[in-house]
Amino acid sequence: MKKALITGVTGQDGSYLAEFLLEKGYEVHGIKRRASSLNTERVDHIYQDRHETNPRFFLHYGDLTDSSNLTRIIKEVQPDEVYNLGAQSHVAVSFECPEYTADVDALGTLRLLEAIRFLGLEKKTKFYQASTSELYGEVQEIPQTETTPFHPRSPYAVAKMYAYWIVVNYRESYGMYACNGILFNHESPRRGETFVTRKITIAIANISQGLQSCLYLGNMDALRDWGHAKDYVRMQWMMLQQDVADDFVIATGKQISVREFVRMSAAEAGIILEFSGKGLDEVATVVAVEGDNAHGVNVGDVIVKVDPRYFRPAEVETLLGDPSKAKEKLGWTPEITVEEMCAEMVQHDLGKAKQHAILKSHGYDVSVVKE
Ligand code: NDP
Ligand code: GDR
Repeated sequence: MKKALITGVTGQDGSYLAEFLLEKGYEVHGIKRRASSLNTERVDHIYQDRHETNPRFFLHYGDLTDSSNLTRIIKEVQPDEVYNLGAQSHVAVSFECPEYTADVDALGTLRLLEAIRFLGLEKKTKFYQASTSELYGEVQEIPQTETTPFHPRSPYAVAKMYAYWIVVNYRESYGMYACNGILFNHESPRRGETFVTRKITIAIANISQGLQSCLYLGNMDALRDWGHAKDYVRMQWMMLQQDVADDFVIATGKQISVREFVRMSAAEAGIILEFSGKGLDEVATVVAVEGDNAHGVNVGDVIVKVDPRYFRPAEVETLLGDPSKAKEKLGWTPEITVEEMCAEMVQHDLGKAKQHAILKSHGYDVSVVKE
């Protein structure tokens, strides 16, 4: 039975990857952080009590800032594959916490590679690094491929750039099987609530049920190549099943703006929007309400506004990936479109909003995410 170790197992990708590997018959070990409140919600459904017969899913306390902890876990587990998905993954937050982001995202990757080498596992353990389209930043070429030059635009992207090159370096220096997956944005109903897609789908669901009046966003012109996390974790595994380690762009090859994602999400909930105004004065107004989902809004309501608090000191305006290499060499193509993904996310969040609305109508206090 193959053994995999996943850092960031409690995150969006980690949870889908753990499910995927368990289905493939792996023994899966994940690293979770100690937190004052529970942070395992995304993997609770696959958690196995150690007293069950033949458990195959194990969680270990750990942190990417703690070398001895990482070395001990790798020594105990002796993994065939390590997936380094753990990170301070929020670009805007990285401007607030640049040093911590560098410690976790850049040095954390080095600590894992060094632990593998120190333990003499460099010929046994394959290594996957969660690299990112943020490396392209100020884009030099459209669409972006594996050979497009990097120009990172945030402390997050700069940290991930170190991680990218240290992976290449350990591959070249020590013959390690180590790969970078240069993944473009990917989302799902498990996406963190402060990334823009999920912030939008939660807000639209809440607004449709009368739980929230307005969604405040930053740069709505930003263009992203959005795919579904389920498609992307399949590719993470495929990258480690080759004869020779290599780096791959994972993307859909299609981009839309944040504004278009708002329009699409609202339409899924039965709210037809018209955008007007420019820059800080841009708003979205309800021009029609369809079906019986959106009883919380009326024609004429302004439900989206711009808040400059969400602008970034340096922005990545446009990202569009060319996944030809992944298609040709690995036979990978994404199966879920951005429209299908958006619909899934809105329907998921509508379900939750409806539950909240029922509780509220019975006098219970419900808090809703607005950031
Ligand atoms: P999430 O933010 O959902 O998950 C990040 C995970 O990392 C969580 O499990 C988190 O733990 C864990 N983590 C954070 N800090 C530490 C630390 N100091 N030590 C150990 N673990 C830590 O990210 P995604 O699942 O969306 O992304 C997975 C990876 O892929 C990340 O590295 C991200 O940067 C990268 N990436 C993501 C893309 C995307 O569009 N989703 C695109 C390209 C790259 P906790 O749950 O306790 O917070
Ligand atoms: P990104 O994702 O920065 O691309 O990083 P995010 O969803 O945060 O932003 C996408 C774009 O939307 C614009 N935007 C807003 N973003 C947020 N979060 N909140 C807002 O209110 C808002 N308004 C507009 C942003 O400015 C940006 O242009 C994600 C993360 O998962 C990274 O870890 C990963 O590496 C990259 O995707 C690829």
